[in-house]
Amino acid sequence: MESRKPTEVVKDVVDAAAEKVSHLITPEVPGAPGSAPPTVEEPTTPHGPLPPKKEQGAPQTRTPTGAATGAPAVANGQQGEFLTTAQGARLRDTDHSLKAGPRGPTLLQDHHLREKITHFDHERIPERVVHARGAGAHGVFTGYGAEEITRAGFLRKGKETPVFVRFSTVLGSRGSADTVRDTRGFATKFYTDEGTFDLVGNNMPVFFIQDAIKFPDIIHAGKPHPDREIPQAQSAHDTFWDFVSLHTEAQHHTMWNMSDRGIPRSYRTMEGFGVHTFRLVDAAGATVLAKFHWKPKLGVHSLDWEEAQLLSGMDPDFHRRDLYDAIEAGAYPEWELGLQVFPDTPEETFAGIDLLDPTKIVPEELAPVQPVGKLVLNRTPTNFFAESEQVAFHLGHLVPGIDVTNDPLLQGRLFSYVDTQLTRLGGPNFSQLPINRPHAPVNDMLRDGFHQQAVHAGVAPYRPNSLDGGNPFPAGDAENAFVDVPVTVAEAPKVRANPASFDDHFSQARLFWLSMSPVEREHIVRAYTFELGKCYHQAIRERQLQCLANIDPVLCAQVATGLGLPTPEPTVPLADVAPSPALSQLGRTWPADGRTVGIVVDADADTDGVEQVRREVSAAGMVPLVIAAHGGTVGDLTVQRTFATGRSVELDALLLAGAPAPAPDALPARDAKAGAADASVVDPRVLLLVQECWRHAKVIGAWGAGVRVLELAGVAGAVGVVAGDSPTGVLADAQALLAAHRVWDRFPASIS
Ligand code: HDE
Repeated sequence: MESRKPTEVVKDVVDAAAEKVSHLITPEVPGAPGSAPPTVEEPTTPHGPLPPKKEQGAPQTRTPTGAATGAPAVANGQQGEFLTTAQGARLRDTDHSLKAGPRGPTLLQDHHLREKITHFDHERIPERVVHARGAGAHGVFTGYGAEEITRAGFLRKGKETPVFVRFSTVLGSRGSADTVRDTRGFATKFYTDEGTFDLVGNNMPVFFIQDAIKFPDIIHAGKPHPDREIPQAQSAHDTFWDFVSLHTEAQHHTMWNMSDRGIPRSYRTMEGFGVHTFRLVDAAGATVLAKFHWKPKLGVHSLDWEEAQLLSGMDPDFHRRDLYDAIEAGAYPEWELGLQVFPDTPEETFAGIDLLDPTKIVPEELAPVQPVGKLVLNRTPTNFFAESEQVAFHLGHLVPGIDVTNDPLLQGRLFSYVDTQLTRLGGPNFSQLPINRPHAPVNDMLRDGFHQQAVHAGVAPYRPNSLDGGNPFPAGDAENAFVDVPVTVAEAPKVRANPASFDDHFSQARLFWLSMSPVEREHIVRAYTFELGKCYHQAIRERQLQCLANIDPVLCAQVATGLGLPTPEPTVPLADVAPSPALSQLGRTWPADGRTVGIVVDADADTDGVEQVRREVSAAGMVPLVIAAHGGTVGDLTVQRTFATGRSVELDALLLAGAPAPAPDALPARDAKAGAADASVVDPRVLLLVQECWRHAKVIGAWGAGVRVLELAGVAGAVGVVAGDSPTGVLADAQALLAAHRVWDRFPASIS
């Protein structure tokens, strides 16, 4: 009999299962779990595991030492039709433990019970000490060509490299909400054929501290208080402000946190930054200093603070869901990788800015960001634990052409990221987990250890050797060996000290403030006032106000007013800095891919018009959500959200195709939202939708009877509210407004 590879058998099983259910796979909106709709009855005819959802990716199947196996990714998943033990023995029952008679006791010999419970008892691993809450996705990076700057092969023109990106918050635990005010992690693993390169960055270009030795201090201050373990996942508390107001080098990063950058609308609308300065080396050995930037195709865009707060309750998984839904809907998130490049001079400064100080940026107006490649995220994980949780990033995962600098923050990170995996992933072999396996041949001399998965051959894991024929051999330039750039280390006394240039803690916080548009400044004032208002101790508020006085008198006075405190005078001269318009999120237009458009319908709505709008919204790469009084269908339209399950915060724009009368469940007793407004004419939850969209400066449109809702809500004819007879005409106007992200001039700013 012809023998078949196990992978072929798996494929047959998967294909057969896929065929069986393919006619059923018609998800209306992204997010439906499972690759096939379930039947009402429990399925009983044995068949193999269902295929993954079409948008799901998984780590390429590689051996622990980096060789391609050719096996499909599902070969790493569960196999066969039948329930088995971990050793593959088929089982007939998993619902009853083995007992001495139906009334017990349970027998110690029940190996299946013990295996099942023991494994369950050990399902958890320690969460990351920082960045515990995160979500990852697979994608591809395509280089534009950067040979004149670096020899790194993945940046060569047209070169495609698989990547895995994990986004995260910093402070919260694994189960905390996505939309809290915090810095976001933006960590990218490039599986290059020259070894794995990890770019472990944030969505803010500066950091709280200049030296790694302070990292436990800032994190202890930001994490929940050690006595009551509150508050979770936020900086609005005394220990955080206690630390940053005393340790004033944190003030620049804090300003970014208090700006809209601290509450991104989506991972897809975040910039990313490598933060540190790196040293790049080309094929001839010439070096430059450089900073990495990720620029989102959709522009930088943030939540409104009230939206962020509502979302923490309504949908704590908002960013994760948004990322995965966008990929499922085909609105693939995209960024360009860019470099700011500086001459590699002995001073390591540019335009007077110390490039080793991670609390400083170099304004883009002084050093433009040069695009060197494009990142597209096009696959969601198949298994969150195996991918997002087990992925292990490390700043020291470098490739030839990219080297580190002496930035004292970076230097400490080079130690931390391997160290932390030893506890988190249970030993030194974390690089052999499927998501961490390199796509380049691995021939290290590391051996054994917990969870070793390689089967190393030979007898001589040492060098020099003759017993293994001398293998492995050192590579040279011709074989593309990693380049440790031979930078001269200055002769200097051993000290615990910073360079004098690190002493300026306020000038760039001021630069950021001065670069903001009036509405962004309002938001910054609001954030400081909120956060300091949540502190219990006046001394801490006063101390932080003093820091604000050293940044800008208007900012300080506005926050002081909100806190009911006097405005202090600056204790340092205010820096004379030129604003950097590139720091503002406003003033440009961007594609609306992946944006969510809610369409309210009622039984009288013109369903043909709504269907046309729905199709056009989808065709424009956005996600339409039909919202109605009840689930199921309205006319021919399938309903995705009801007035009870929908809320404005998941929408970017709201269109009204009807004026639904109060539905039977519009009772405050059944839906608290219904208590919010006069329910006499229109369902009060529809009025709440309109009012919230109004408050959050969102685009609102209406046609037909929908126009009456605008009138009842008191927003008809107002800025950013479009009405007309033609559904597609209204959509076109709404789309034009969406390009600016929000209706920014709805609420004129009080600060100029
Ligand atoms: Fe991290 N950081 N970090 N960090 N960091 C970790 O590594 C650390 C810093 C960043 O999605 C940990 O695997 C030290 C700056 C991201 O898995 C840990 C210092 C930047 C992620 C660690 C810093 C970052 C981490 C926790 C001060 C932006 C999440 C778990 C020198 C440039 C990666 C882990 C992921 C994770 C240490 C500062 C970004 C403990 C000691 C600056 C995006 O090793």
